[in-house]
Amino acid sequence: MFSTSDTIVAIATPPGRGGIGVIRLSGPEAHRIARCLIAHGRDLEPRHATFSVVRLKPNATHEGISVSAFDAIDQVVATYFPAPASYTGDDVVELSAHGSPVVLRAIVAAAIASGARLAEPGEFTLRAFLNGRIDLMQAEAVADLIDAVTPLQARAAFDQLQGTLTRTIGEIDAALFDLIARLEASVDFPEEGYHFVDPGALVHAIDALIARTRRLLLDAQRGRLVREGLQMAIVGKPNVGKSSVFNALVGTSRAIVTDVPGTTRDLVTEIIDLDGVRVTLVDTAGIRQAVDRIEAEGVARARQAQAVSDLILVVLDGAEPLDDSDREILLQTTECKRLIVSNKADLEPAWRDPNLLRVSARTMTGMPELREAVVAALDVEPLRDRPEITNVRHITLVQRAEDALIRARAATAGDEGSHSEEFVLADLQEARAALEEIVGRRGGDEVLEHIFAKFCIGK
Ligand SMILES: Nc1nc2c(ncn2[C@@H]2O[C@H](COP(=O)(O)OP(=O)(O)OP(=O)(O)O)[C@@H](O)[C@H]2O)c(=O)[nH]1
Ligand SMILES: [Mg+2]
Repeated sequence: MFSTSDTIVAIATPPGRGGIGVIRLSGPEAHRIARCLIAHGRDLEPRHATFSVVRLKPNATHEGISVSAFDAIDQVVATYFPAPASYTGDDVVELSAHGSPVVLRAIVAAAIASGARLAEPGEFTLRAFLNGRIDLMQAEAVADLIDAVTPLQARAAFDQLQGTLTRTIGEIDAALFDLIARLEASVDFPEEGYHFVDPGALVHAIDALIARTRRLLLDAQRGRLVREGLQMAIVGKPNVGKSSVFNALVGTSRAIVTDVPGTTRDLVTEIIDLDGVRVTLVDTAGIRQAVDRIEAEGVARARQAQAVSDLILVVLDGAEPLDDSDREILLQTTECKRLIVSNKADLEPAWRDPNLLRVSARTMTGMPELREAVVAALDVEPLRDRPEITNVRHITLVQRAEDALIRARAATAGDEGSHSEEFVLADLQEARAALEEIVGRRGGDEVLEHIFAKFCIGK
């Protein structure tokens, strides 16, 4: 996975049809292979858009053969980015063809026939990292930016791509480095009777560092919320209109709706943007004594989804009297953070409860109020500012650094004389190791494999 000496190729645009489809080549042979693929008779000029035609005789050389002898398949615009000023830091050629999966696959196959290798998921970004174009945090930000569902998520990821978190971590790291260097000098030359760091200043410096990691960690909870979002499960007995409410919130007929109780049997999920927050909505099977094994499994999954959700939306049928199934579900969810709605408000009510929100998934009455109530219940008000740190991997490592700093602080109070300096030093070095792992200067290949496996091909 970590070879960078060969040339890789992949379709960089999403699967499916579109106006344009981009193929990216990266590696020492990128320019040669691109020239094999296109009819352009000269070297590509760096960073210039070159209009040409793709030919499907990749192994033939163009000398002596007229362009028309090739089997032209599409028009392309080729752009050559010589190393090191490219996305990956290698030579890169991007071919923008028409977004036809057939054409794009044929071009990739031709590139492979000319000596390229199909890229692994995330391999372009991995190369950018290995070539020092970006650090690990920025590589992760690329994936987050692409996966963002809400504008706030996208902005937080973009900040990280621009290096805001890299700078913050870098400043803490630099202060730590300085402190460690001075402490090492005092430990190494004790006979000089000279303290490179006086104990008061040492405590002060460590406190300042703890204050900085603290500030980051305070931001982390909001950050995780922005990156990972929240989950809301819609539960209720069969036929009350859970799938209809789900579809109304999503804005499309995603889940099947019928008048047959027990329609929904599996979990149906969809991600929506609620006031900037990524919310995963889960439609579930109606909870009742199941009539068959499939439904029983559906009910079990509904209960699991209920257990792991941040908020439960209990749907009742306002046009039918409440029965034991409804009461059972209300009882089961009393301990949960929940919202209760009475659906089918367009029909004659069979009961009334002024405390409950009345909605109709059919006429959309009360749906804007329901959205507002969900936002309020999820308590997402403070999410408008973009958080600096969002990724659990980074948060865990900052926490590890802070724990080490707190131990270092405690060690300064030790009365072992010069030994205490060695303890402090060990803890400070551990804090530094954690910070270096965040940016990817330290940490094994497993970390990289784990991170890049989550990317898609062509990224
Ligand atoms: N009049 C009226 N009918 C509704 C409303 N919402 C849903 N229905 C109807 O109620 C029936 C059941 O709707 P679903 O959304 O499938 O109900 P469900 O709770 O998902 O049902 P299960 O998946 O079987 O548990 C369908 O015939 C819907 O058209 C509403 O607001 N008003
Ligand atoms: Mg349903």
